[in-house]
Amino acid sequence: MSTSLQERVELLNSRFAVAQQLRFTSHDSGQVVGVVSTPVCDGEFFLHGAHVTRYRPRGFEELLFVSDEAIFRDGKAIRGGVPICFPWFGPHPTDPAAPAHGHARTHEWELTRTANSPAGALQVELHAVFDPFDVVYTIEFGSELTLSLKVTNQSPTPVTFEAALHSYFRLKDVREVAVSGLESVAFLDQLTGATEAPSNAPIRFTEETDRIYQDNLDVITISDRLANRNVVIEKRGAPSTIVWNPWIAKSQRTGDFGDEEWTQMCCIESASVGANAIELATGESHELVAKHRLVTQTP
Ligand code: TA6
Repeated sequence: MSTSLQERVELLNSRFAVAQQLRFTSHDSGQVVGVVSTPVCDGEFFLHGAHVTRYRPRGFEELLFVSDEAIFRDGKAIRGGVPICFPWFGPHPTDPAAPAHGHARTHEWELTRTANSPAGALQVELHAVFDPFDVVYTIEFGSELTLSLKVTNQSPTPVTFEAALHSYFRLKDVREVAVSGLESVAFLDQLTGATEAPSNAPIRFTEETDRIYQDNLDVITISDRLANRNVVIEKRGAPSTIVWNPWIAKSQRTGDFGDEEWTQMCCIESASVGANAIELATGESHELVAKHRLVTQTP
């Protein structure tokens, strides 16, 4: 470990470590990682991208998927976990040179607070400024994984942004999974550009799937039958939901994603995008919250 990295890790531990719950160390890539181990869960996050990469509640296997081929370096988003898409989603609306999904997921965020919540969960607060936005991201490692993105407009004029918590969930086999909670919601198929009628049935993955559902705040459940567990997602301030699996061809075209990894994951993203982009008046704030928990299917 380089001296400067060692000094950075030591300073973070002196200021923000939480006894028997959180310590900082260096990842092989030279990035700083927070390692969480509490009575109710284990977890991990990087200051790079304020990126949660692991969350495992006691009694369960890992919730999140991270590619074995993920690249950990400045300027590159980690493939998996929960990337933060902000202040736009997908390609930049006007600048083709701008990074897909915005700057937040490749930014080095500042750690500002670590503490236990009144309920005993470990709270980690990170801060960044993406002018004109001031952003506070709070990660709560408890019996649930709760993520909050609070965006404030610091400019003298109204501004609009998009945001998505692009959560990658680990699955036994995506082909044996059903996603409920969006049955009655029309969606934009990002692969065809067509708006499709509600499916009136749980989502099942049989091909590359890339859909934006709007105006939904219902609880979303991923039934992972082979893992005998459900992933339950509750949202606040996130009226959009993106559902994605790259399937075979896109996996083969994605350099930091294994050719066969598409079977082990899907993304259900809590978001405010497109028609549900958020406009903030001067000084106004918006909070996007996503809560994730695991439930055993057969008690
Ligand atoms: O959320 C779905 C999506 O927009 C897909 O179109 C796909 O591009 C995915 O995000 C991953 O994007 P990334 O820039 O991380 O490769």
